[in-house]
Amino acid sequence: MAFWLSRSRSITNLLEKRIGLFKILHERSKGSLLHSRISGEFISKNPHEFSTKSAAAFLATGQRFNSIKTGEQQVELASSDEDDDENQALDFPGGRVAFTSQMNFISESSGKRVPCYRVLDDDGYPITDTIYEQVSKEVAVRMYSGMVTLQIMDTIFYETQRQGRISFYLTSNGEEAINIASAAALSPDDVVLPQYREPGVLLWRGFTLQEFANQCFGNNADYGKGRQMPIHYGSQKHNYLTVSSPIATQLPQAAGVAYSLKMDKKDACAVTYMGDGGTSEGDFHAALNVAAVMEVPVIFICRNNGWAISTPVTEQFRSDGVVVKGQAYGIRSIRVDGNDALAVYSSIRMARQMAINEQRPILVEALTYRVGHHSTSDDSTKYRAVNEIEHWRAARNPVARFRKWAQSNGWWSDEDESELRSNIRKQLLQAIQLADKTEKPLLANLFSDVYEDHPPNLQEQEKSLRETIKKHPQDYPSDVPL
Ligand SMILES: Cc1ncc(C[n+]2csc(CCOP(=O)(O)OP(=O)(O)O)c2C)c(N)n1
Ligand SMILES: [Mg+2]
Repeated sequence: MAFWLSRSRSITNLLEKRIGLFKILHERSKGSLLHSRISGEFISKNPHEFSTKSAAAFLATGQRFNSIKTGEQQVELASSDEDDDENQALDFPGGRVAFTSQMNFISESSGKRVPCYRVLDDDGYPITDTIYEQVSKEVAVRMYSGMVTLQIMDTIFYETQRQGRISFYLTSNGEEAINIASAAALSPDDVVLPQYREPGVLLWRGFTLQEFANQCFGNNADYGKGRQMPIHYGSQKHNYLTVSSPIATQLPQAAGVAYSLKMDKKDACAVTYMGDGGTSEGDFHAALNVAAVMEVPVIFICRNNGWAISTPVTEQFRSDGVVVKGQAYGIRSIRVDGNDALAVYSSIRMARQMAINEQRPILVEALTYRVGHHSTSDDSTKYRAVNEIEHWRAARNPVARFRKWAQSNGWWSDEDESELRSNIRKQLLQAIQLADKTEKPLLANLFSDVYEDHPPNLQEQEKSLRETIKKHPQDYPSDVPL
């Protein structure tokens, strides 16, 4: 601590001397980073680290701030390194850069992996001294019920696909905590742009089992008019943009949504989800960069579940996962245990406050595991060990962990469990029966809603499709009214 305090003072003096930055920061917020470090609340050897404690103090002011020009701050702070020649610096856009006589390449790795924030241990006991957001009994029971509902949906819809009644399905097994706990930490006004393994967010917002079933069956009551594959849910009422198959397209869109929220001075942020595979797309990098530069309120939540279909993360990147990529773009970031609902809840709550109050993007990397196959079109035992799957299913199960915690608080019992499971099962089976019986949308819907008047090429396609169906009726579903 002594080391840190003395070093902070010399950095502060340097800043005061050079650009008066300390004064600006000090006046801007009583709880600002630098202030809390100097007052000794926050102890770290890394001058750029940001603790939840200092964040909480910062957020308590509840203000909106203009750009704090993080880039300039960091460049100035870096110039105090012993090897640097303080009198020799390059004035460069973004801040002064110190010269050095040392030919040092920045290491490709910090040598130590970024640690993972958690609240509960694997047995559901809170870890001593962990800082987290308290959850009331009512919210905890709702969160647990949501996770169980998601499990039941996954089991029954998966079976429904196996019976040939729907064409496709994709489970969230193992990722129930990220789904439900992140949703619980948001406000309904926050705009969600999902990848596809986040139906729990929509469930939390009140999308009914009937609405899920209608989409999977692509019937007349499906908001997408049966045009999309199952699991491509979306609901304007719930501020949840429709899932789109090409991965990562939602990420730059989220930066754009966040920019519009910023322009309208809304008390809301955009929240977008992606898998580890999504971060290998160019769209991920474009999105992070534009979000950082435009200083927009968006939370990027990466579900790092170890696999992008059959590609393991070790074949996707050489960096320490995804979290470290945030800093490269100037984005505050955290790594959390995605199988710990309380850690996910707390970090997303904090991320949301920082995103909105400071008008900045935040990156959250949640470590988890895809316990199920990628989808009904995949058999994951062909490319990964069964005991690896079993380990995550049994020892690191996020639903069981949260239940142990709720039960130890006296908020949940075995009777509650069986009552909930049988109720949800019954409701879902009824919803599926009704969705199955509901008529399919008219074939003409395939061509509507893009142009007000059909252009000639669409008219031609529709005519050709109708002729083909007439010629080969056995190859087309008989329940789609022509
Ligand atoms: C642009 C694009 N490329 C490839 C695909 C095929 N694809 C579908 S899902 C997927 C893997 C995505 O993995 P990840 O983002 O980690 O999500 P997870 O399935 O693990 O939740 C791929 C490659 C696609 N849908 N879109
Ligand atoms: Mg993945």
